[in-house]
Amino acid sequence: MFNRRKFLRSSLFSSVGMVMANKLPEDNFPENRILTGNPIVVSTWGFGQAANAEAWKTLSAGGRALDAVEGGARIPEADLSNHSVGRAGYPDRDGHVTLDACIMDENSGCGSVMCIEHIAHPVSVARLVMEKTPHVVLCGEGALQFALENGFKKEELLTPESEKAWKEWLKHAEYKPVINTEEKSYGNKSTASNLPVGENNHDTIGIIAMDAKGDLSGACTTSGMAFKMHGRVGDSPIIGAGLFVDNEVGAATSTGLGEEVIRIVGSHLVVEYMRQGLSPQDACRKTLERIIKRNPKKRDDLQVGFLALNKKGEYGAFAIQKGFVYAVKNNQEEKVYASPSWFD
Ligand code: SD4
Repeated sequence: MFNRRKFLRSSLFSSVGMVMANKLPEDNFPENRILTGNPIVVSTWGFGQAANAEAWKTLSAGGRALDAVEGGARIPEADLSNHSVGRAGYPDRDGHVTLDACIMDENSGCGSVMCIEHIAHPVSVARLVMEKTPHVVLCGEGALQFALENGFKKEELLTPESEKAWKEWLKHAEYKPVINTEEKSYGNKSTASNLPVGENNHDTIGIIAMDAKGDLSGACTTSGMAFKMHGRVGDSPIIGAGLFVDNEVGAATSTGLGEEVIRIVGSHLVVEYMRQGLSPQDACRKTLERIIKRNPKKRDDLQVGFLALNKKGEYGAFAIQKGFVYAVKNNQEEKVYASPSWFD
């Protein structure tokens, strides 16, 4: 009998070609799952391109979105030229590199590490928290202990370059978040910061993907705000704030001033707006309204950007200030887009 399930599968096979079709499992497609058969990965900032390329190796081979986002997030974590994520991230005001990361899968499984030191790939520790413990979050010393017990190496993450930047910062020790611009994201010029030219005070990799099966996952990892207070945790490792995935609806992630994102549980709100029928871009925009309303006088120096992907494979972003960019990779395109923004 030709039922809807068979129809979905046969139309999927004809539209995406045999390479992808051969990789699809033969069973267990719930009726309510929208099968685009078209994997996609999106991530924050220009450096998201390299993360997407790594994630694509998994997605294009028919692999799981969870593996794709973890693999993708590990690229900027290891990139020594990136001072906002992982190794070589800028330290806190006391000189400690403390990292925040989380991960979430298609079953609402989630794991997070906060303020972890000496571990180069916090996103992978977050995944182990999700898979090997009954908990969601481990922080500080406990997170480090868990990582070491699970075979991670204890390493010095402060590079000479980051140490130099920190010592420069200490001369004035001005504790002030600085908004990111596209130019700074690409390392070309710096206009509004006392950081070395070409650097950001804060930006983060948030990466969300849908695999060929139609399942969503996401990851978010950061060294947080440069020269932050010791112990400060931003939105990035907080499920619902820096990242949220609902496999029936979509996924969202954030970058920017984490305190403002936490106050409105931003990524969860983006997903809820998509559940109500808004497009990913409109959901991001409407979520930012909440932050803007709270900050009528802080328009020039507040930056938050959201990036979202829905179950149909549609994506979109919105930021408060101009300058947020995001990277997209699927079967049709590999691009970096400038996000629309509330203010110019
Ligand atoms: C934070 N949102 O710690 C994170 C990282 C960041 O731009 O600053 N991103 O607040």
